[in-house]
Formats: sequence, structure tokens, C-alpha cells
Amino acid sequence: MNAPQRLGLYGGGLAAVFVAAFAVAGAVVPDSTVVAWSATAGEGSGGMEMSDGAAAGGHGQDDAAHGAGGAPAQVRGLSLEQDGLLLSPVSVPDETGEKGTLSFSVVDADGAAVTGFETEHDKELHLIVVRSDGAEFRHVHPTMSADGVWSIPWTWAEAGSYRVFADFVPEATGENVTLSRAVDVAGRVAPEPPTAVSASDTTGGYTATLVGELSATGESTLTATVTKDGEPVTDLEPYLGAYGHLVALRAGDLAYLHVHPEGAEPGPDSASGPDVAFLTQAPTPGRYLLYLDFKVDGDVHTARFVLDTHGSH
Ligand SMILES: [Cu+2]
Repeated sequence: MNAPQRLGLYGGGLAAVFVAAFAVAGAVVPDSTVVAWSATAGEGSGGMEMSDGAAAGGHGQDDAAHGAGGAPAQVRGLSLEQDGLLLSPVSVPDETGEKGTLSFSVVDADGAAVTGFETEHDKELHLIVVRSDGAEFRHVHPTMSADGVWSIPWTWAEAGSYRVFADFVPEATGENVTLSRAVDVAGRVAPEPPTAVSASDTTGGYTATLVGELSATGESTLTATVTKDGEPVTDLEPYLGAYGHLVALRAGDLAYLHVHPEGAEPGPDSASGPDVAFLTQAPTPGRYLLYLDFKVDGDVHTARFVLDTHGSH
């Protein structure tokens, strides 16, 4: 076989692999998500539409997270790099049902693992793992070894394309950082149909309802109300420095919104309810996936919601 023929075959093989990989991704996630993630990977920077002139052509600056021209920090978590910190490759079990460990490090520009983290919302690092369609969601707290490897026992319940977010405050800067990576889990995937708008969810016998508008033009308050059998639940326990923890992600690219609980941090033995209020702002009009963790009788429950921003239906 001569060289041109070998090259031709080699090229053909690459093309076939690429097509197969894309076909798998397409089966797992909507095309819009694939395109958005591809664009993110290519640019090395999230929130392209939020970019300003200073970031044009630049790599490595998550400009959207810092805001442009004094705009509030809103979009984050679309990049594996922010503020000179990198999320290492995430080690996970390869397929569903396999008992294993999820582990990773946060590394600095010199490749050294970061070990100094500040406590925020009760923890040094918050790990959010969500499937691209939003149907699978976990918010957990791994532990760090002395050499800066974060790990937690892990088993995948469902196959698919996931995004893993690490949300933390490094001691070096004191500034919140959210890094993420895409992780694929082998197995037969049954994507959930497109999510419908829903401001109420029942889990473990508790019903959580979100009241308030999500706005893309300013900060607004979302209030979660928890009931059981129609009665208000007034013994919500402190969890992660509040009476609930809300994660909000933009549908389509899973951009990570910053959400602040309202009110003072509760004491260790206090209880509250049925209302928990949060302040947040959507970076763009459109649809958002929200996940509320709350604790009652020592158990943490997760309620899921889908909201459109005010006026975008
Ligand atoms: Cu957390």
C-alpha cells in the first residue's frame, strides 16, 4: 500500500470515529446543547454573548463571570478554567451501576494542586453533577486529601452526558470560582422529553413551590414554600448555612447562576419555614432549571423546578 492510500484510510477512520461520537452525543442531548458546549470548548471561554472588547480573541478569562462594564457577575461554570485555576480531568466510574469514586483536583497555573479553600455555605467545595437534560442532579460535598485530591464514593444511576461543577473560594484570592467539565457515562440513554415549566415539585412527601419571577433585567426574589399534606412545614433545618440551597442552571448550556439566600445565617439548633427566600438574576431571557435542597428530620430532599424568565414564554 502506498502512502496516499494509507493516509486516505487513516483520514476515513478518523472521520468515522468523529461521526460516531457526534451521533452518540446527539442522542443524549439536544443539538443546541451540543453546539453550545462545542463552542465553549473551542473558545475556552463561556458566555460569548456577554464578552466585551477586552476579552476579544483572548483565552482564559471567564469575562462573563466577572461582568463587563460593571455588570453583575452572572454566568459562570461554562469553563474548566477561571482566574488561572483549572479543574483537572474528573475520574469517575465508566458506566452505570459500577461502584467507584469520583475524584479531581483544582490546579493552579503551575500545575500544582490547590489545597487552600475558604468555607462558604458550610463547605470548602460544593460539587454539582447534572445531566445535560437536567433529569439527573446531585449536589454533594467531597473530601480533600492532604495533597489536594477531592473524592467521594460514586455510582452512576443513569447513562448520558453530564456536567460536573466545582464551586469554591480559594484562599489565595477569596473570590468565588466555578469550574466545570463534561463527563460521559456509557450505557443506554433514555433522554427525558423537554422539560415543561413547573414551579412546584413533590419529593419524599414534601411539596416545594417557588413563588416569584425570575428576571433577566434585574435581581429578583424567589421564595420557596415547603408543605406536607397541605400544611406548612415550619421545622426546616439549617442546611449549608441557610434553610435551603438553590442551584439555578440555564437550560441549553447549563450556565451556572449565582443564587444568594436572603436573611441571616441560621444558628445550629434553629428551625424555620415554610418560606425560604433567594435572590438571583437570570443572565439572559429564557428557560432555567432550578434545584432546591432542603432538610427536614435530618434528611435532605431535592425539589426540581423549571422556570421561564418574566415575559419570555
Ligand atoms: Cu454544596
